[in-house]
Formats: sequence, C-alpha cells, structure tokens
Amino acid sequence: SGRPTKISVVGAGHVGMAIAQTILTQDLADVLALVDANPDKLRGEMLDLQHAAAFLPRTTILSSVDFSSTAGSDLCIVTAGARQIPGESRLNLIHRNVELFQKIIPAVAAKSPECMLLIVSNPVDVLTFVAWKLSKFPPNRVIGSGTNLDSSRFRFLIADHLQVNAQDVQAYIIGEHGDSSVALWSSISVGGVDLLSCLEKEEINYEKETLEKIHKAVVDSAYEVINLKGYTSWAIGYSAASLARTLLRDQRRIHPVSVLAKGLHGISGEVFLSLPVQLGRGGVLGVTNVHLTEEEAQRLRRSAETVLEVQSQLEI
Ligand code: LAC
Repeated sequence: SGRPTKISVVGAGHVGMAIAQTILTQDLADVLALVDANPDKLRGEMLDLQHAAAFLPRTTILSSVDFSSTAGSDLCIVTAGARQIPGESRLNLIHRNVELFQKIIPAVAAKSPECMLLIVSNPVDVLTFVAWKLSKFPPNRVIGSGTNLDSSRFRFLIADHLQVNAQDVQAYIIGEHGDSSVALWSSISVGGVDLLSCLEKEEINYEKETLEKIHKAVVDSAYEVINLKGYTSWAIGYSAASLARTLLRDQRRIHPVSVLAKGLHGISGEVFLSLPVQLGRGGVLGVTNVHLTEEEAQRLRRSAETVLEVQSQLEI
C-alpha cells in the first residue's frame, strides 16, 4: 500500500517490551509507537530501542504517555494492566484491568478508527470482550492473543515427548486462556500423521490421564514461570509478534486466538474464546470448522460459561 505500516504497543512492561523488541527484530512495522503511564520508564525504553538502530531494520520509534503517538495505527497491541502474582488466577485481575481499559480503549479507537486491536492483557478473553464493546469496532477487528501461547506450550511438550520439531506438531488448545482451556487431542497431527492413531499403531499405551497430565502441564506452565521469575514475557512476546506478522503481512495463517464465539459449537452468549481462525489484513477472515468430539465441545461450552460468569459481574 506504500503507506508506512504502524504498530502501537500500549504498556511498556515486560510483555510490551518483549513484543516491541520482536517487532523490531522481525521488521514487522515501519513505525512503532509505545505508550505507558510511567514517563521515565517509557522514555528510557524508547531511547534504549532507538540506540539499537545500527543493528536493526530501520523503524521509527515514538512514544507518548497520552495516546497521541498511536494515531493512524494499523494494529494496536494492548498489554497494559495488573499481572498475576504467584498463584493468582488470571480471572482475578478483571476489576483492576477493566477500569484501565475504560481509559485506554476509547482513546486508542478514536486515534486509529480503522485499526485492528490485539488484546494481550489478562484475563484476555474477558478484556477482549470489553475492548470490543468499548471500541465499537466490528468483531473481526478485535482479537485476543488467547490460547495461541497455550497451543505453543502444548506443541512444545508433545514435540519434546516425541523428539520432533514443534513446528511439525499441529495441536490446538482452545477456549479460555486459563484454567478451563480445552486440549483438542482428537485433532493433533505430527508431520501430517494423526497422533492418537499413530500411538495406537505403535501400541504406545497412553492412558487418558497421561493426556490430562500433559494438558495440566500446559495450564500450570504459566504459573510455574511466574513463580520462578515473577512474570512471563518471552513466549507471549513471540506469540503476539507471530499474530502481528500474520495480521499485517496478510499471511492468512490459522491461529487459535480469542474471537467472538457466539453461535459456534453451541455457545449462545456474547463471549470471546480461542478457536482456530484464519487471520489476515482484515483481522479474522474466517473460523475453521475444527472437528470437536462431544466431550471437547462440552468442555468448550463449560469454558464459555466460566468466562461469561466473570463477564456478568462487569458494568461497562
Ligand atoms: C501466559 C500469560 C501471557 O500465559 O497469560 O504466559
């Protein structure tokens, strides 16, 4: 289009700066705008990134405590907000972060009325719903990073178990980016070979609880990292940057991300949950018709109820 591609990152904390750094190293934007409430931290991060100019593809880096630097963005990535303390569930952050979103989202939407919104702050499914309501954008332009990261963790664990490359493991976690997420065991393939049938053929004796254990390891992994280093940043940074690349380069790739799931798989409420969807320049291009077993569909509907329950406590 010739017009410079612009990404704004709202929130210059660990997650926001991991995403910003990956945007620069992967040359995903011509202009990168940073926003944060702390002026010194924000200016420090901007200068520190600008000083790497000689080693990076040329990117104009702006920053502002207000939202002026975000004007005319193609993609706005929102990472601002309180983060879990060790042992705290993501859903527990909701009241603090909704208040913040009531300031952030209308301002970002007013400055970039045509942008795509990528929500990363937790609880991401509820906050993506809140961003959809507050921005008044069509739902195809409001996406949550959701279980794109959980699915990468899942693929890593399976790949590590089988000693293959995680990029050759096609596996989805869907639903809430949280404790009620759903592992789609029935649709996992490794190098195009259906996993469960290949385990059967090898007579690898896998008990249901083995599968449950691997899924639980995925759910617990963020808690473990938070307990060890206080927060997660690199994996979510690469996850969000992979979504930014797909969206801005119109890659038409399929990612499990948080989208308006109303009407899908028997879900009736206005709720954002992760499902495998095709993404491109227009945001959500389509929802794949992934096959769910009856048990997987039931778990997905229970996950929807969990998120709707938290959402029902909000006044926005
Ligand atoms: C995690 C945070 C981003 O799962 O929720 O690491």
